[in-house]
Amino acid sequence: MSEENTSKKIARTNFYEQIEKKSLTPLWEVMQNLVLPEPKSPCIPKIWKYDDIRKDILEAGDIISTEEAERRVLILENPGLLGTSRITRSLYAGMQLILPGETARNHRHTQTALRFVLEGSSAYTTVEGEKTTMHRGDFIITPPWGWHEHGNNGDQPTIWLDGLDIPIVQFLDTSFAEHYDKNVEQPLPKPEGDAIARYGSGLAPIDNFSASAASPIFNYPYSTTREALEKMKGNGELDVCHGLKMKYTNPLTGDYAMPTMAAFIQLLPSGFTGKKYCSTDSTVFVCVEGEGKTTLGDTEIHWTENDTFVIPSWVPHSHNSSNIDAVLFSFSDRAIQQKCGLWREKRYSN
Ligand code: GTQ
Repeated sequence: MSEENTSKKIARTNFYEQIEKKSLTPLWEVMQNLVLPEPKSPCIPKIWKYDDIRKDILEAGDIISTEEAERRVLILENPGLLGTSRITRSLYAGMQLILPGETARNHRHTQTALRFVLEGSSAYTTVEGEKTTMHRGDFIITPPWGWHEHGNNGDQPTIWLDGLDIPIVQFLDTSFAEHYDKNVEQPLPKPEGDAIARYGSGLAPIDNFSASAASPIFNYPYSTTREALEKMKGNGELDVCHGLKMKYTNPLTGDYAMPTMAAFIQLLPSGFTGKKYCSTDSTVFVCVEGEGKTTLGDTEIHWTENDTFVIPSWVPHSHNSSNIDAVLFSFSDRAIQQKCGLWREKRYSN
């Protein structure tokens, strides 16, 4: 190093020490890590095979009760985000188990939750005074600050995937949570099915309704969703990257069903070979039906029913189904990205 450079370096080091005491730091030393030319997520592509983790989820039922745990959940933690309870930088995901006869007490929090049911048909969730039975493939939401509890009146365990915006709420320092009176179930002023009849039948109240942050429909039953996909399949063009992909919407606004998270369902017809694609929203996928693979460069993720996998932001990937139709559920933070004018996608020509 020249004499001039050495003295420059010493002067700078001294300067940094001087300003550090005043809680000041130089931008020029960190700028390239703060303002990236394109996304570079610490989130890593990863699959959790249901066959592999199911026994661990059930074993959690032997070692802890819902009274002790409040929610008996195994968090799907991204290996690139160890110790953070995150599946992507902005999202949390976990596998929740509720055994016959159990309840998971009523509480509410500012975090928005979604449930995607993987197994069992005898559990219920109660959201803001209405109960709904959980069936495989149902997409269920809990709005921010909505009271909710779960239970299982049947004789089979029920397992679902939870998706929450916990890291977003953490980042914004806006977490509030409280319990309902201990061990008292919430009152049920509304009969089961009221929300879907009132808001999900092509009807809406003519007045006295307030469009809140989340959809007033809180269970989007898979039977309805699947029938719609089957009807649409073969009518009109398939997207070359996504096959037939639809979003779950709030019927009062046409927006996503939740304020922060977007959720999707897509059908890849048998033998579908999707084109390469990437988007800024790291996405969690669940295979609902069929099997196939998602290719990311040299990596192939092979998925079958109930497997959960994550594709990080801005990583090019393509989906392929096998010789049967495949259905994928997915969710991401696209809803909040789009509200902030941040969301981008890229389609590749090959
Ligand atoms: O079911 O209310 O996976 O509060 C994490 C936090 C589920 C729930 C989770 C929760 C819940």
